[in-house]
Amino acid sequence: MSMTLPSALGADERAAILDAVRAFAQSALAPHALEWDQQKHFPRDVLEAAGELGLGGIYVREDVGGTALAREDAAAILEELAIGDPTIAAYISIHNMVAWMIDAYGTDAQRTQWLPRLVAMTDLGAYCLTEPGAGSDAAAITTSAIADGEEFVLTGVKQFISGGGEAAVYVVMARTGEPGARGITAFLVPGDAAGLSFGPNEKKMGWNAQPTRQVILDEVRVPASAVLGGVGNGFKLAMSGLNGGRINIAACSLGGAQWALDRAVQYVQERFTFGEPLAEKQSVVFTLADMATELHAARALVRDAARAVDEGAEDAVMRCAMAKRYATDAGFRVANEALQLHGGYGYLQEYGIEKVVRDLRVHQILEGTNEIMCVIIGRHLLSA
Ligand code: FAD
Ligand code: 2MC
Repeated sequence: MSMTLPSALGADERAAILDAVRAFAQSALAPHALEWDQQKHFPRDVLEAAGELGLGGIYVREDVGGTALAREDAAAILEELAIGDPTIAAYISIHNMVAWMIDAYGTDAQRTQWLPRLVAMTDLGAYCLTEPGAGSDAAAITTSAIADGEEFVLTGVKQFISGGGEAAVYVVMARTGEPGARGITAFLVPGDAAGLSFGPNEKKMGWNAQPTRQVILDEVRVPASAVLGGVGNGFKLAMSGLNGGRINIAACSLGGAQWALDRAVQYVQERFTFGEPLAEKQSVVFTLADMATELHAARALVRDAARAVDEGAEDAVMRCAMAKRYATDAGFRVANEALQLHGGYGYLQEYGIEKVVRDLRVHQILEGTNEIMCVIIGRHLLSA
């Protein structure tokens, strides 16, 4: 793969891009986030508008329309989007992971077939690793891909697939060989392939504005040219996509939590108890100070992990895991504290805080649970 590593933007250019993303998040996402959550509405039109802004292929190369930014810039962009709506930002994050995998590992034909429309977000992508019997232990997947002449026949069930039923292309990890990580291959499966079907949209605690469905493969035939990155390389491809995915989901936690913290800072100055604003209570101010400090530390870890991926650092996998674990835990805690500081009003839907708490909770579970992040960090420490 010959890719030049992107360098982080200069300060002016970065500020201009972030201003444009902020304006988009505040005008196109924030005003609708509560309604989309309540109505479980997946706003395809708004995603296309995000595509027009260059957010469908943030770190995809420019020859197919990508924006070719560094991971550090991508993380800052996703944080801004998540201030507007963590759920939509998180879907954009997954879509970008898929687009990057095709850009990084795809053949010229695969890149030209899929990327222009993915980058524009007229087509959406989905990432299919998890199965009902294999979540954290991803190398245990059993979806089979059996070679049949010039084709592969895929059979199995993928669980919890974000964008399931909406995507035009599914990156499906399936077993072509021996048990374990080395027997896995990634395939690009078109959304209209015969034999592909979808479960109902799962009823979830949060992330309601994006669909989560089972993806069911019943003898789905794809040509050998649908193999992404070579037979037997699927597990490593899937993991290398997730390194960036973990940074991005962490960035989404930062954005959601920052929004909740900002609301809390405002609220404690307006809300009177015992004859004075809550902000006069030292314990309240200390709580805010801890929230802000934790978020600042989390942001520093996310930037560090993004730089590690940009630079191809030897310990990038561990630094991504550290950032994902710390920032998604911190993000949930901060949002939950913001809810507590709002008292009973924090529990009402109209204030929006409870939605952010619900949305951020799942970031501690998906893209590798935070326990699995500790497994990764621990393995790195013990093998050093
Ligand atoms: P399990 O692996 O069964 O884990 C159960 C518990 O055991 C967890 O607390 C876990 O941390 C703990 N545990 C497991 N192993 C260990 C260990 N070795 N040491 C210590 N503790 C351990 N997947 C996709 O492929 N694509 C998607 O688009 C996608 N989107 C998702 C969207 C949503 C809303 C959700 C909820 C999930 C999504 N997932 C997706 C799946 C997600 O990645 C998995 O749920 C996650 O990896 C955990 O797998 P599991 O649910 O099977 O839990
Ligand atoms: N980046 C690059 N390569 C990696 C990697 C990573 N993050 N993690 C593992 N590998 C390589 C590893 O180096 C090894 O290569 P080699 O054979 O050359 O030695 C190979 O992959 C196998 O790795 P392991 O031996 O570590 O595999 P193991 O089965 O022991 O477990 C574990 C790996 C637990 C880290 C992995 O299964 C995992 O990350 N589980 C969590 C699953 C997950 O994150 N799911 C998210 C689904 S997507 C989602 O939730 C969305 C919302 C989109």
